[in-house]
Amino acid sequence: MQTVTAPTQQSLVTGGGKLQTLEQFIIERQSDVPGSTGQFSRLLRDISLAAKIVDRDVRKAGLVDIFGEAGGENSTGDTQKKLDVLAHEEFVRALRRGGECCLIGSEEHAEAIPLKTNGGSGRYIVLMDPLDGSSNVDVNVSIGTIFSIYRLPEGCDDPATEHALQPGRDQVAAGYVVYGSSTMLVYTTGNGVNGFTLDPSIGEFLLSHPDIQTPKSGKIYSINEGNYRSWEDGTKQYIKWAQVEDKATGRPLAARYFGSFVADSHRTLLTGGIYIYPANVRDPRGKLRLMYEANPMAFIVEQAGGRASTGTCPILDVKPETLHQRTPVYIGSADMVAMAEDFVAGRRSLEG
Ligand code: AFP
Repeated sequence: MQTVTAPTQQSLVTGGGKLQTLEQFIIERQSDVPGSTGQFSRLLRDISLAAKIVDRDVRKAGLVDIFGEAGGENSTGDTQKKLDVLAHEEFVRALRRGGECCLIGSEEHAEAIPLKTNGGSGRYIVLMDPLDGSSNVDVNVSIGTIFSIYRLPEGCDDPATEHALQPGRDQVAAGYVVYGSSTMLVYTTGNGVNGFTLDPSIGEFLLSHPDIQTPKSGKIYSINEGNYRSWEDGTKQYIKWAQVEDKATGRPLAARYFGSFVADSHRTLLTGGIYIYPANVRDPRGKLRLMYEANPMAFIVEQAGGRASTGTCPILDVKPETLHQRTPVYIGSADMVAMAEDFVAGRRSLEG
């Protein structure tokens, strides 16, 4: 029998290299930008602190009474789970205390929340889904937090919802935290994508996935196929095409779907593939929210060399109208998303 050597603790996280915490990484990157004041670095620190608190809550969820429904609905009519509410409160508290954020838009709150920050100097807007995929909470499937960061427009001293309605291309940074078999924080500031794994023994996010690149193509499609009958024809044909056996193009593709956008996107980002939540008869704009689900993920995926589309145009170019608006999403490996767009536009069909 072949003997397998167990990896050392250090090589698990760093590949044998030097350990770098998220905080050290942020400070190092800050000094690359001449004249930066440290506000943005402190904002990221506040977000990572809230993520650690939510992680702690998620890990305890089976032991204390935070499974189950909170008894209300969120801004988009979904049933709120207790952990949804808790995560929202933890992020708001951390951002309020930190003082760098002046306005929060959350899936769990109808209007954006202006913050009276310490001395009123905070100039950043944070839009977030504090706990994405929460219908998976009670059955122990990976869930996540997604965030998107913008600057308050120059000259504006009274932040309100309308100031949050900026196109995805104007994001200063975006990221997500996946609470899975390990907890990871992945973010971009428009200069590549880096991933950090939480080491629970020291309570620090450590750089584990530097400069993430998403493969140009992959072997997995991810979509809720139960909705098949309500999709428009192009998406139906693309999925049928993905199922056809063809050695030359690596088909049939495999299907994987958690029903947790962060978890499905994280897999797609690392291994390649395509995630789709299309328009359907019930939701003509799809289900996912533009401002705090699709835009941040699109920014990350584009930065990693992938592609993010509504099916007809880049997600990042959509002009926002409301805080909670929905958008169809086709996201992942560049070649696969381009192919799906061809099907949606009718440039390709099952026949050729
Ligand atoms: P919940 O937060 O209500 O679980 O919604 C999750 C979500 O917004 C996204 O994370 C999933 O990809 C998508 O909905 C799943 O939706 P379906 O259940 O319609 O497939």
